[in-house]
Amino acid sequence: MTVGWHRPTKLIIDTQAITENVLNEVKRLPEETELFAVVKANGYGHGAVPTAKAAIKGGATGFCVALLDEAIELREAGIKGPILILGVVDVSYIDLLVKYDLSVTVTSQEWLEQAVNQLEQLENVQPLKIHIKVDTGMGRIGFKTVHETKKAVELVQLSEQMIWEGIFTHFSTADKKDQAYFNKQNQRFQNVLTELAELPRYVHVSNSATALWHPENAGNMIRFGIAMYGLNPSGHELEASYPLKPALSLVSELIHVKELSANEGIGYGKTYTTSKNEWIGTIPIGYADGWLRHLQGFSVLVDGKECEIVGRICMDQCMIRLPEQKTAGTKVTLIGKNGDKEITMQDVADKLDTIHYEVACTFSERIPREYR
Ligand code: PMH
Repeated sequence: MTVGWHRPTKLIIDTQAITENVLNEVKRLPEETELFAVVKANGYGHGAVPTAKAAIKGGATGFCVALLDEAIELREAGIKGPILILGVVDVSYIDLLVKYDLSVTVTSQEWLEQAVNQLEQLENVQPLKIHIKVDTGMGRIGFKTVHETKKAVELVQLSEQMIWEGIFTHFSTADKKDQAYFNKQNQRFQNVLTELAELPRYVHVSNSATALWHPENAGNMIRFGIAMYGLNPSGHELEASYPLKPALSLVSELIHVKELSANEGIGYGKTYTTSKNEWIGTIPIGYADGWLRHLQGFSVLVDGKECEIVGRICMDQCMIRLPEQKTAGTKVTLIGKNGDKEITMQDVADKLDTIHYEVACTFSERIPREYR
């Protein structure tokens, strides 16, 4: 997609905040426990490579992504250290996994059997690094039973072309007050571990929520995602155990300002009509940028004041009601601080009836990311 470099709308990413969030978590971890930065989905919209570099400064020693392509992007940008692909990679891409020295999640015996065959056909290659995924109740991917898991481990250990690097699970309710289901999943994972004769280098269970609210469960590596970006994994339910610093702000400028008299319509469908003389400003951001139509009625900040988004949000532009005349070029803050006020990603998520993870991932590539 074409990036709008010549438009004042931009995402500003505070890489120092990412570094600090990682550092604050690393300080809490037991000595032997490593932090892998989760930078899938373009670093939750923040930019995968700059996030990875900022995380390294804070003490991250490895990375997690969802796709093979995301892992290759990191390697091609010169990122060293382990990269674990959390999703299922088609077995036909084993040559790429080995070539780029990537660690892969394994969730089925068939995959392993096919992988053994494929690896036999490749000559003089490094062994493939395997993380066995156990589905303890997320219901997404992974081996379901102790028996299946043991069989998979045996096969990996038998193969000279595979290294058993990790075993892990993923909790679905670590961000909730009610811990019953978390405890059930945890118990299931512990049951698997006790059945295994030995353990691999990495035993990992923690997303951000687990790291924050169940630190006793750290294993020897954590997969740290949303909290690294400064966002509370639990939304409003649980308070973070230490301050998280949001890394992302979204800014633009007024590109057009006018005074309308009463009874003038704004936007497609004329869903807003001025009730008196009103100053209306236009901002160059719209739903094609991920600034979604449901944000109609939400506010943005201009000179420290909240201004309502009036009328439907268009593809590339939206209109706001200003408290007074402003000049074109005045700064507009859509997410972040402006004067004494702040709009958070959580506020946007609340308005959209979703989670901030989704808001962060929805900003399109059209908005340039500026790193500070
Ligand atoms: N590990 C796995 C397997 C994940 O899927 C995720 C996030 C993380 C770690 C990091 O979680 P955190 O950002 O809460 O720290 N995965 C997703 C997902 O699939 N949908 O939302 C978050």
